[in-house]
Order: sequence, then C-alpha cells, then structure tokens
Amino acid sequence: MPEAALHVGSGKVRELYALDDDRLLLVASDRISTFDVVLPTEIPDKGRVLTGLAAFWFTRTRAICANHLLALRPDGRSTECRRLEMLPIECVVRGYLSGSGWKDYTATGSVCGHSLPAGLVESAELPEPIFTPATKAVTGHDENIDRDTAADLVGAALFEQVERVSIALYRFAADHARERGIIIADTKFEFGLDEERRLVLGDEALTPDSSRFWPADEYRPGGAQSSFDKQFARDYCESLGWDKLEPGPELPEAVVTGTRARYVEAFERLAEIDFDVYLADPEVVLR
Ligand code: Q0N
Repeated sequence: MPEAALHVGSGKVRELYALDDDRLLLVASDRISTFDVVLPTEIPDKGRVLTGLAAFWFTRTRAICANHLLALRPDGRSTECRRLEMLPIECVVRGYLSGSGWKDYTATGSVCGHSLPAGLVESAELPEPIFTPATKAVTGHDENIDRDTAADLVGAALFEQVERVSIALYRFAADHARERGIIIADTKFEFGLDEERRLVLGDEALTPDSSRFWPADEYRPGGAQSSFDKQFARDYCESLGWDKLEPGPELPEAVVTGTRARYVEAFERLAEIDFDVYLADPEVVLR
C-alpha cells in the first residue's frame, strides 16, 4: 500500500491511487474472479504477471498509440501512470464470436451495428476484427452500444480514431500471440486524453483479465472455448455446484498452483522472458 497516496478508485482486482496532480499508481492484486465473483483465495503473483504483460505490450505498441505508463515499480505489480481524462466508453475489439458478441449475434445477426455473415458458430473467427464499444452500466455490467451512440458520447472524429487504433492494437497483439499458441479472442481497451487532448491508451491492456485468451491447440469452433488462464478455477467451481453468487468458494492448493502456472505460462510465451527474470528486475519488459 503506497504511503501518502489517496485512493481514487478500485476495480474488482486492482486499485488506483493518486501520487500527485499528474500521476496515478495502478496496483494489481493477486485476486481472481470467476463468473464475475472475486474468490476468497488469491493466485500468488497473478498481479505481477498482468502488470508485466501490460507493460510488455505498452512498450511494443508505442508506435501504434501513446500510453499512460510512466514507470514500473520494483514490486512488479505497481505502475506509475499519467493521469488522463478517460473516455466514457470501453473500447472492445472482437476477432472471434464469444460472450455478449455471440449472444447478440444469435439474437439479431449483428453485434454493435456490425452485420455479420449468416451461419457463424459460437467461437467462430470473424472475417475481420470488429470494434464493439460498451458503456459501464450502473449494474457494473458492461452494456454493448451501437456505433452512433458511441460516436455521440466521444464525438465523431475521436470515435473514428479510437476504432482505428483499437483494431490496430488488437491485430498487432493477436498476431503476436497466435504465433505463440495463444488466441486473443477479444480485448477491451480504455483510452483517455492527455493535457494536449491527444489520445492515450490507459488502464491495463492485452492481459488475460482484459481479454479472452484461448489455448490455440484446443481451439474447436462450435461451442465455448476453455480459458487459457481461468479454466482450472472455473472447472473446480462448476464441480461444486456453486450458485455463482457471493461469496465464492475457496480454491484448493492444486487449483491455485495450476492456475498460477497458466498465468506464468501466458507471460513467458508472450513476452519470451522467464518470469523469474521479471521478478528479479521488472524493467526487463520495458526494453
Ligand atoms: C482511470 N479507470 C477505470 C484501474 C482501472 N491513467 C488514468 N488517468 C485517469 N483515470 C484513470 C486512468 C487509468 N487507467 C481508469 N478509472 C480511472 C478503471 N480502473 C479501475 C481500478 O483499477
């Protein structure tokens, strides 16, 4: 916990503190959620894996879009960030048909105003990645919105820019990951504007918490896919017959160990850096 820093916000598994007028500290915990519920058992180093992976992507995507990362702290789970004026939309890109995208497609044949070919199956790869913005609904659940609604929220010019940049970021990361055996089915970006009103990528990007990661060698379109990172925890929770309401169940040691290994494996495959090397010197991901 940072000293002399005001807590300015929290997500389910991350905390945000003000360092000064211009800078925030984003701290990723080891908490894990399944079926939208945070479990009482932590996954050791999960926050470090996600922080390291986001910093890796921020470093490699700088030519596509500026980002808020200023510094990575020696604990490997905290990043100093530029304070931005955040846009009021969640910038989701989908390369595959899953989750609410699949649900909307089965109901209407389109997703956020993108009319898609008929006959697509669950988890099908889309002909092209699509930009499917959402808003944070009062319920805490994201709500898909159409292109006109999103353009009304941020302005037409900025909408065009976030759509183009989001798709470019997704293509870059999805291609990189696919070559290393991981399908990034979809991902969510959060952007803001700096003091010069330039577009800046914020939050945590291209991690398994902000994306759906699937093991490529198990990919079978026509149904739900297994999660690269959370499948052990999901399977265990399902085996209990838990009602998916608070509180979630404690995870046994074997599930914790297996889940930690999957997060570390995702980091090592994508960053091509030993996780122990990251722990010894987190700044390795910035080079
Ligand atoms: C901010 N959120 C959304 C972190 C993410 N660079 C920034 N400047 C100003 N505000 C924000 C950022 C960032 N990132 C982003 N809230 C404020 C969600 N939070 C939830 C808590 O963890």
